[in-house]
Amino acid sequence: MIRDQETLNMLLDSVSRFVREQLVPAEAEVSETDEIPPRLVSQMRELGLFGLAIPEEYGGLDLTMEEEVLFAFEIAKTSPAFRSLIGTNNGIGAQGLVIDGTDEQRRKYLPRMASGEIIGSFALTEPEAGSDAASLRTTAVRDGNDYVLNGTKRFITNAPEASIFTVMARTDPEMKGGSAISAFIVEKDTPGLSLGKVDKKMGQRGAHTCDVIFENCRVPAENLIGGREGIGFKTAMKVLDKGRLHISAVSVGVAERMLDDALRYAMDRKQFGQPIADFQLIQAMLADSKAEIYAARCMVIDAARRRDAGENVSTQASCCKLFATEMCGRVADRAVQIHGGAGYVSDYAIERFYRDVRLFRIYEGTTQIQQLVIARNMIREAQG
Ligand code: COS
Repeated sequence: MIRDQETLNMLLDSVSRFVREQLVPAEAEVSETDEIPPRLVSQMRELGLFGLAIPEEYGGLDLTMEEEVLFAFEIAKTSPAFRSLIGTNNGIGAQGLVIDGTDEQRRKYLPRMASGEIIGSFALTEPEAGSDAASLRTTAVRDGNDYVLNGTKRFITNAPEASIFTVMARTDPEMKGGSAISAFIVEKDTPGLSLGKVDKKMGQRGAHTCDVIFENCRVPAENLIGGREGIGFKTAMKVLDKGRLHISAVSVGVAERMLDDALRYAMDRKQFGQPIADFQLIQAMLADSKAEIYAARCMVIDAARRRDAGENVSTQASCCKLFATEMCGRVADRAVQIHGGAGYVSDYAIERFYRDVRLFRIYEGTTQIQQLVIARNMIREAQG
């Protein structure tokens, strides 16, 4: 759903200009320094990018899902690290509160997240609980007016930058499965919370992940999201439904950028006396990529519209994540192939993008988890 086309166009135009004029020229620097320059972070704040998906009453722009994916198509036309910085505030780091938080919890944290004053982060994954998220072991034991958290979270995006964490922990350590899991807001400075060393990743330099460790970390009971125990796993799944759509849109945007780079290169590069773009085998790679990007774009917009209409889009979000991220991987591979030897050296952006986009098929649920969700939902529906 698009609420006001004119306002949205203004936002998309300014984001597109920001990407072209500020972010693309800074890509190499971010890759070398592993840091987004503070001046760009300030500009992101000024543009309101930290609060896109946060409700207006808490200072955000409250974009609908359709508007958000259109935004993601644009912001993704540059290094994914830029999107990653604002991604958790709009997505998994804030949506637990937006979807299931109490009014007080929302009032306390969302305005500062919307303004970009604080960064939120989502702590679900653990060393022994990745795809099998419901088996997580971090415990939260009630003690008076507090919960005492113990456990380790792994690969937590934006943890080094975060001021608050949405943490999924087991409030009934004896009970297995998702129904014993609760979600908490934990502030960075809470005694007993510490961070591991920043992970050395394959790509997405400038975006950081690390362990978040809880050792007898006392969290006030008022920080239990929604004020109820046992709903945290469902909160996490609902957050991921939305996150998966967002990552699908990002995959489309990055794929468009990579294809654009490949097309320019193919039109410029001459072999056998002519631009390689004139060769049909190169054209096949360009055309397959174009068609697949178009398919993914249409899927993402359709699923976003359905979500805006109030439909349960768990299946569609997984279909999009599965198709769009795998498509993005294929486009990255073809784009390197079109660049030839030049695609394997870091003088061209494609070498970096090839590594950056590998993550899309893994985080917020691997391709295999998306297959599992889709098929399970199909079987459930067929069983009535
Ligand atoms: N929305 C709301 N509720 C949901 C839901 C969704 N999208 N998906 C599942 N649930 C509910 C189920 O209805 C079920 O509720 P009941 O106990 O009332 O029946 C409960 O949550 C448990 O669901 P399920 O039985 O499907 O859980 P499983 O442990 O079998 O598996 C998967 C769930 C595998 C889908 C889940 O663990 C998953 O998504 N794993 C990947 C984790 C991930 O994406 N990690 C990335 C980390 S964040 S970067």
